[in-house]
Amino acid sequence: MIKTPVCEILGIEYPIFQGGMAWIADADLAAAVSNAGGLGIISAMNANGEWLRREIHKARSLTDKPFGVNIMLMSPHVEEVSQLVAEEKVAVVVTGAGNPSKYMKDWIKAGIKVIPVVPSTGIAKLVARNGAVAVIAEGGESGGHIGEITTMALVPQVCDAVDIPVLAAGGIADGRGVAAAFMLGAVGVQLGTRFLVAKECNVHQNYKHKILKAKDIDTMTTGKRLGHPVRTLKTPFARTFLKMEYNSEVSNEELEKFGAGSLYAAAILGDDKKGSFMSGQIAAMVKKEQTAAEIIQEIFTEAEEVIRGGTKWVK
Ligand code: TUI
Repeated sequence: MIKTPVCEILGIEYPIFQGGMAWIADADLAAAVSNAGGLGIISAMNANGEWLRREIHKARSLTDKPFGVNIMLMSPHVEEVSQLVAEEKVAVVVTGAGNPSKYMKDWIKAGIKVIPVVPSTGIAKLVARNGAVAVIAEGGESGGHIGEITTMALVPQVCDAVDIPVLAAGGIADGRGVAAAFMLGAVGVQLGTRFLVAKECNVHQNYKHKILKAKDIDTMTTGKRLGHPVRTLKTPFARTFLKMEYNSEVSNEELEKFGAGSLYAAAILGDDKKGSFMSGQIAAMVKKEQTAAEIIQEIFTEAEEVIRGGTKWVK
């Protein structure tokens, strides 16, 4: 059995979060992950506040275990959903794509445990000072919006920088990844891509197929020129986007316009001409659709074996 401070703080069985994938992570997936003993997370990015409130209520009807809401700080609905999570007193808020400090006081006052995703030690220290109960150090191997530093380099530096528990994200697909994250000092993990193919995940089937047939070198990074790099599968849309990024005659406005709605096109419509199929670098390690419970049990059975065998080379 693997038990860490993250399990105690949140009242969960396994120290694993499901990433709050925008347009993908809904009440069905979050409840399935929470029922399986991890922390399921609903993405507030899927739509407006009304949608989020419905999903929070739905998740409560599907599980009596704690679950979280992911707030993407670049979202046009950020003010509305920030207030809503405080009203609803959700157990956990995970933030991404920015500095959550200005919202944290209200969330903490509402009894919410705030766990920001951080791409650097600077942001980690800031949110720890502002009352975060833990941080998720997310490396550039992750899918979606990413920072500069790899998981291997970021996690130990964040662990040294703060006194609160650190979870690792980016490049983790199985028990070996969990064990490696623990060796770096993390006491929990967050996985997105592996949960994207969960049976309870309602993403378009084309998206799941693309993850399941991806090879190791099938992701690329778009959006660097716009200041928000995004890791995505190499699709016709992503290649065209990158060509436009390198073309100085294309303005940033044109580029933004070309990218608008691309995650919706992938996740909801399954359209590879217009869709950005965000994925982590471990897509090739994701080999089959499984239930959330099967995924979590498989990962932690393997992690335990790997950690127990960790002294193999110590003479
Ligand atoms: O947020 C994510 N991943 C995401 S959000 C998303 S939706 C999207 N769609 C289109 C374009 C862009 C995004 C898809 N994937 N991960 C967490 C994360 N947070 N990664 C990096 C950060 C981050 C970056 C800067 C956190 C804090 C931060 O602070 C900078 C500052 O000083 O404000």
